[in-house]
Amino acid sequence: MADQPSDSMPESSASIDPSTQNNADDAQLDDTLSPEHYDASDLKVLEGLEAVRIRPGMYIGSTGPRGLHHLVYEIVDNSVDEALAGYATHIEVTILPDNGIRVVDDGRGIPVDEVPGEGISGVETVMTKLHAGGKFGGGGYAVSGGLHGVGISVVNALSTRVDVEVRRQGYYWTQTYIDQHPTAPLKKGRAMDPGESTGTSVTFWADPKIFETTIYDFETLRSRFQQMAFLNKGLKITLTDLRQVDEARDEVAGDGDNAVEEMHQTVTYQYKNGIKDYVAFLVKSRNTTPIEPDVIDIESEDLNLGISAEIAMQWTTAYSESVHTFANTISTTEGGTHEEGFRAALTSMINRYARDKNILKDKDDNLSGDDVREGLTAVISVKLTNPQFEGQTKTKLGNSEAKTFVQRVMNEKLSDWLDSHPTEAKNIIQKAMEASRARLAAKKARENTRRKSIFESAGMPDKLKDCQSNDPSECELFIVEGDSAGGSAIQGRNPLTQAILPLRGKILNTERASLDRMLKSDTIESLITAIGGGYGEDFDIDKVRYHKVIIMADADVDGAHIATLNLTLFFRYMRPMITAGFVYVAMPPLYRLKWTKGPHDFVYTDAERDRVLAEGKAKGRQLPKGEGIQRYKGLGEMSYQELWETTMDPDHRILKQVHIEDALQADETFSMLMGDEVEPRRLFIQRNAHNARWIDA
Ligand code: 0RA
Repeated sequence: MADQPSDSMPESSASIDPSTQNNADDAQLDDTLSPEHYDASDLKVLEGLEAVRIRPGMYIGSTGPRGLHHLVYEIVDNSVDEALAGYATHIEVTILPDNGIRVVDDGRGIPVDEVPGEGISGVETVMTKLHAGGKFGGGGYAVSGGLHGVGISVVNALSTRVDVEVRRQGYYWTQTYIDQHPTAPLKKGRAMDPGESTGTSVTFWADPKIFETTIYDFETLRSRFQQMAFLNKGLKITLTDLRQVDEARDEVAGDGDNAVEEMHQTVTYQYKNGIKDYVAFLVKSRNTTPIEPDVIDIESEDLNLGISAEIAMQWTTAYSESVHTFANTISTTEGGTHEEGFRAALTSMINRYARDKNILKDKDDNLSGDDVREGLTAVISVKLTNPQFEGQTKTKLGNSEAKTFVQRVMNEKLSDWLDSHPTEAKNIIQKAMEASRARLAAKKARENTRRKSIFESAGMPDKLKDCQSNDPSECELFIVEGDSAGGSAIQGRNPLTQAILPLRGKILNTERASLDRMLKSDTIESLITAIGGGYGEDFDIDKVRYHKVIIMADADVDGAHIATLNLTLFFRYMRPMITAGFVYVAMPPLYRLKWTKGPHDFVYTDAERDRVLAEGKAKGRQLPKGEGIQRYKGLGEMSYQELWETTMDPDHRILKQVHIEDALQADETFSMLMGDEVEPRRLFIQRNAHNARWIDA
């Protein structure tokens, strides 16, 4: 989920050395395989893969947890393309006990015959040539994800081993790659059983020399596959986790019952109504009440333009809008032309209808887009042959035809819906009119307070311990949970550039209120005042007083709650802070290893603890009996020196930059935590009790 940004890389260098974190050099070569590389492998081809190894970020975005998970999506996207082409129906993803990943589909299978002019099989072409995926053997209407569309060869480039098994032309075909090289030509094996389906199985092990971590996060994969199932109507995706539960994590579990089993389940997703089901799911998980009973569902395709659009939406009694857009199943978090088309059409259509029916009177102003979208949950999914991705994170759709197409589809189909649902239409419009009145009243109130603050001289919150510098680019604001940790942070900080804002903890537990109500709380008000850019539509990034806002919370469930709340707040009311890359989560250490001689080690994950312990013991170091490993239950347990050294000092700390998807996820989690349904909340707490580093993947 959150990788370190390159500009703050030095901050992560202190405690985790990615090159030694997961030493698997000796793990792969099994005796049955010839260590000699198969001669037919073309060295020129492998030079292409070498380029990927030199600059992995260019192909998969990063070498952090996001990049690692991207490898899985890269394979799955190929299987999804087989599904979209009408061949595959089921994709099964398995996390193997050693963090290998297996993806099995029942598509046509990767071609096994020699590719004319290449002298190698289709399988080998796909595995070793950049951009070869699906490009030969007939031009399909391949439109699924694949951030950069680089295919399986990139996965091979960044893995220590890949096993491919194809069921095709009546036989099983297998090939293994070790360090990118095939160990032998594609091998024809046993005959397929009668009635057995064709298909492909790819198993890979990500290279620990490339990735900061090679441990997958079940929740990250689960939620992405659920989303893919929503976005590809009818497609069945199964995810299974075969890993052992880390014993060390058990003790943190909340209510201890069947936590272990529940964490490592198999989940299967399949939605026959696609994004219509997605909207129903979002509305339910946000625990909001729909205004009209049915999810509005619009769908259209233009084969000449090579574009299709599906739109599903439902208004609820909630105050915030929740509009999710996708292009070729990639979440377009920065929006783009499809979203513009949707918004423009929706606003003008609702206004026109409201005037026609005289619900909106001559004297009334037009409803604004925000008014119309208040309480709206919508999913917009377009698929196009040649998507143009723009923006800071390449998640903004640029194709102008998407705007006009979505607009046209909305105009046709939404006006039909309004005409045939007059009662619902009236409710929707009345809700928008209320939103309009509330907005005007709030605006007036804001103008009053603004005028007041001019006289009262920019009053900073009492609790804020500000820094001395006035240069936002070097200023950091630590948002700290609880007064005791706040005290240590104030003592430990560098007062020149580091400001501390202690927040009363447990906001979520004690105050189960809507975010809109929370906005009125003192705590949140002090946060908004301290940051200085205002909030909502009036937010001004140029007025922000800190270019790093660092959420510092305990590495436990409560800490996860606090971080969730804060991220939600930024996501809904100060979103430009996230897109500008100004929001971070601090990573306090989980343990201290108190060696009898020499300096203590701070470690940040369970895996790191095991590694550092083993390395230390191998060097003959010893831990005192009994209390050699101190587990930090909270920031409050650290002295101010420790807090500085491990979590605040720019030379040693680990900061995770928050990306918009993290915030989106947090926003959904928040809605779920606020909801009345106990079961999802219990599951969340259970999962995250095991995985205190939940923000990390
Ligand atoms: C190249 C061409 C064809 C299919 C595939 C690749 C393919 C790749 C993957 C990766 C995972 N599952 C896959 N399934 C298929 C077209 C095959 C044809 O024309 O028969």
